[in-house]
Amino acid sequence: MLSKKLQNELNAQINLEFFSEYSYLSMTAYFESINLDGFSNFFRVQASEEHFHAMKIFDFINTIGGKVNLETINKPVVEFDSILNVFETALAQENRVSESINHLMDTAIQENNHAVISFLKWYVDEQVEEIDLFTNLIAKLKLINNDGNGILLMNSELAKRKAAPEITNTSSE
Ligand code: OFO
Repeated sequence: MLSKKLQNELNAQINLEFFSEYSYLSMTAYFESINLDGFSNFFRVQASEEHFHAMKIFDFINTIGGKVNLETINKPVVEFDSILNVFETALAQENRVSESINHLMDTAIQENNHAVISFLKWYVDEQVEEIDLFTNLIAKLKLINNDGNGILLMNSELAKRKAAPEITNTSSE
């Protein structure tokens, strides 16, 4: 059972996760445009994870008898000054998502809704991982300091990233 308030907040979270997907696709396009296919692969995989995050909430709302309401997805940033600027934009996005998840968790706790609290724990852990991931990549980029060999090495590393097995393009099942 979902209160109107929790249902609205869960729906807003679906929108934010789709916005993340859109943002990471924009970053994918940026790296495609400068021919860094490993970086582009990294963000393409990241976008597919965000799709999975959105659909996981979509399915959860339906499972507990709520109603999904899809809203307009905002336009993402499409111009970037540098590789570092892309990753800093991504980290800012992840911080925003973490705040939103924490706020949702606060609401679920206030309402004593154990099903939602249990469901959201996965997202709390996921956000810790995502912020750690982007923080580490930003530290690496700062060390590389625009050195061409360093960028190419990182490009090869990021080319190896694959979507987690549970992720498909169409569903969270
Ligand atoms: Fe959905 O974790 Fe990133 O935004």
